Amino acid sequence: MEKIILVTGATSGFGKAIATRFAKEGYTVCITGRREDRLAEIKGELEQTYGVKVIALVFDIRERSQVEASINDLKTQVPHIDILVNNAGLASGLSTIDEGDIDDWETMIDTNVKGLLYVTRQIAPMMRSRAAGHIINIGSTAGKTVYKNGNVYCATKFAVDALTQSMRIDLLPYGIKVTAINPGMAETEFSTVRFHGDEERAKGIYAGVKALQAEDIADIAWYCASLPPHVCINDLTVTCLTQANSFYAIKEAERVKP
Ligand code: NDP
Ligand code: 8X3
Repeated sequence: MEKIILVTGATSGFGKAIATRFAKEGYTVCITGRREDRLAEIKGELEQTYGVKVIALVFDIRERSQVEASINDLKTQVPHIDILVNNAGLASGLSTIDEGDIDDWETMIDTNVKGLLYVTRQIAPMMRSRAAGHIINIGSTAGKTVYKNGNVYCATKFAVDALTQSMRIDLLPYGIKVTAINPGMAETEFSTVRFHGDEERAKGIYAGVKALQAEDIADIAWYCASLPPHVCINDLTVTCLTQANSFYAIKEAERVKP
């Protein structure tokens, strides 16, 4: 039977890598994002390289009506969804609570929490009706331990953690797996977005470290999804070798070499 995955936020970073990994495994891949040109490019690449079907959905995940319309359209194109990866998200700004930009806060809450809920509310009933499926939520080490200036971003990822646990309970009777993958620092467009397009400042975050790469997270997502039917990874936290948690990390040069 055709295997189908829906990956939100697939125009870059983890989402693009996960879509690519599952295309390589023969999945029909549904990809989403706001950047239509990138979605078209990725669709072309994956279809040509792996010979799979790719469906691109352009919507802003913060807009409930857009999410509902796009997923209603998707339902006319695919018979079911095996895997939903709730990946679309961002950090916007890095300020103390007394100086934070309220627009940044709203963007993070609307994207990381409300957007994830809008998509899940559409897809979970599809999975329930087949009593099968797997939801993979991309959380963060920031959803496990807070760090200075992380305030609202951390709060959204703590919310993802709570929602992951809740979904697993609510969907338990239907045999639907729910997994959280919580990465630490990873080299994607994340920091450029966090610093509102300041690429130099973003580069500084990854200077002197071998951060996680998007493909690392894609491999982990594939591992979680390819386990036997009775096995569900509930919660997985992964960092690069030089990071212990949200706020404790060293540079590669500080590591004692064997
Ligand atoms: P990227 O910036 O590379 O990718 C983010 C993706 O989210 C893009 O495809 C973007 O698409 C999509 N997205 C953002 N806002 C919206 C929106 N309003 N509507 C639709 N899509 C949106 O970052 P990452 O790959 O690193 O981030 C992916 C997830 O991983 C996020 O949830 C992030 O919080 C989390 N994460 C990242 C870590 C890191 O250090 N990189 C570590 C831990 C977790 P588009 O702009 O085209 O809409
Ligand atoms: C992204 C990782 O440490 O920048 O979720 O918050 S961090």
